[in-house]
Amino acid sequence: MNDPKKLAGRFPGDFLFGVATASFQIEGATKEDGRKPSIWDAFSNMPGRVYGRQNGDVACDHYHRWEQDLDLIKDMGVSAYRFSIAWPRIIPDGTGRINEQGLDFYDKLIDGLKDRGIKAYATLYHWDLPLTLMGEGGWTARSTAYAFQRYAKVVMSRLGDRLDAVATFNEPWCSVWLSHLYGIHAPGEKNMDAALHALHYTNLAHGLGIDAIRQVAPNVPAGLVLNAHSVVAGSDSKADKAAAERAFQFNNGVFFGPVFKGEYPDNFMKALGGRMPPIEDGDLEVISQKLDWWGLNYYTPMRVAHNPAKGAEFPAVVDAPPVSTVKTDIGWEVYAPALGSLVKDLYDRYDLPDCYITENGACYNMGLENGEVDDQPRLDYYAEHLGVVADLISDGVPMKGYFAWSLMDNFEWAEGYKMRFGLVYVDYDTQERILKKSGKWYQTLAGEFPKGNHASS
Ligand code: GCO
Repeated sequence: MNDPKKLAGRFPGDFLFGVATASFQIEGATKEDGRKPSIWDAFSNMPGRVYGRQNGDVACDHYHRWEQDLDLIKDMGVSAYRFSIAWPRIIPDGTGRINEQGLDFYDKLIDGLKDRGIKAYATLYHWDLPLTLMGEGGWTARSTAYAFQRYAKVVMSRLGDRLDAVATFNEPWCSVWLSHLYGIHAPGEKNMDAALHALHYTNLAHGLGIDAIRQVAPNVPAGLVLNAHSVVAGSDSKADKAAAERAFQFNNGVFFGPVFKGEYPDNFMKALGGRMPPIEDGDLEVISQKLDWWGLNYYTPMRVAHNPAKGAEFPAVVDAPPVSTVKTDIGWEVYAPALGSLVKDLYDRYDLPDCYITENGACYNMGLENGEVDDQPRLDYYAEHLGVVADLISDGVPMKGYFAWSLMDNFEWAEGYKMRFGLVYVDYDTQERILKKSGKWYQTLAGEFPKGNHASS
C-alpha cells in the first residue's frame, strides 16, 4: 500500500517520523576547528579499504551547510532528526583537552533544530573513534570505555538541556564484529580475540555512558541503537535451526543479553567465553541499567545454514540463499516480513522498553534525469516496511517512531560515495541537494500524518 494518506492514518498521533544521518558520513571539514583524525580518517586514507579510496574530508559538507540541511528537514515536514556527535571534534585525542569549538558546532545545530520545531535525537558514538585512542588498543582496551564515559559526560553537560533523546552507541555489531572480526570497517582487524575484547569493552562503555547521562542530564531519555539481525534458518532441518539459534546469540544475544538481562548467552560463553577479557565484578550491573528506549536499525534478513566444516568456529554457520529475488543496489535482499518477526521475537526473548526504528531504508543508485530522481523502488521499500511497523503497532508492540536512513546520500563507509541511501540526492560536484521521488513521497506522508490523527495519542 503506497498511498501515503492511508498509510499515515495507520499511525497513532504521538508517533514520530524522522530522518537520520551520522557525523562522519555527512560532515566533512575533518581538519577544521580543532578536530583531529578518527579511525575512519586513517582507514579510508589507506589504499584498498574504501571503494575508490574515498574519504570523509568533504562528504556532504554538512559542517558548512548545516542551516540549509536543517531547512531541508523542515521542508520535508518530519518532526525529528537523528544525528551523531563526532567524538574527535569534542575531545580530539579521546582523552585530555576538551575542544570548545567542537561543542559549539552541535550547540548551534541543536538550537537550529529547536528554532525549526524539530526534535533532536543524538547518538554519541557512530564509529568515529579518536585515532589517538588506537595507541592504547582502541576498543580492545578497557581504558577506552572510561574515555567514552568522560566524553558522554562532557557532551551531556553542554547539550543535554536541549536533547529530546540520546543513544550511547549506534550498531555495536558493526563496531565490534564488522570492524574487529571481519575486517571490513575501521580499524580493519580480523581477529576473534580482538573482537571479543571490543565486544565487552563496548558493552561496558555503553553502561558507563548511561551512568554519565543519568548523572548530568537525568531527564533526557537514554537508549541504545542495535542492528539486531533477523536470523532465518535456511531450511527446517534440525541442524539449520540449531545454526540459526547460534547465529542469533552471536549476532544479537551478545548485545541484548548483557544489556537487557545482565548476562552473556550460555552457548556463546561455552564456545568463546575463555577468550573474553576479564569480566570484572560489577561490569554486568553497569551494562544492564534500565534504558528508556531502544532503537532498531533494520535493512535485510540474515539467512544461515549449519557449517559442517570440522573445527568451524562458533557460531559455525554459512550463508543460506535469499528467499526474495528483490535486491537493492548494494545486494541486500528486500524482505519486509523479517522486520515484523524480528521485533516480535526480541520482545518475546527480552524485557524491552519502547522501540524506535532508528534506521530503515534502501540503497538505489539511480541518478538525476531532467532534474529529477525517479527512485520508485526506494519508495516501495519504505511503504512496505512502514506497513510492517503499522502492523506491529496494531499488535500492541510499543513502536514510537521511525527514522528513514537517510536524509541524504552520503559516505557509505567501505562502499564510499558509490552507494546512495538518501531521500535527497547529493550532487557531490556542486553539493546541490535534490529531493528524490521517495523524498517527496515521505514528505507527503509526514504532511498527511498529523491531520485529524491525534485521537489515539
Ligand atoms: C548503520 C549505519 C549507517 C549506514 C546504513 C546503510 O548504522 O549501519 O548507521 O551508517 O549508512 O546502515 O548501510
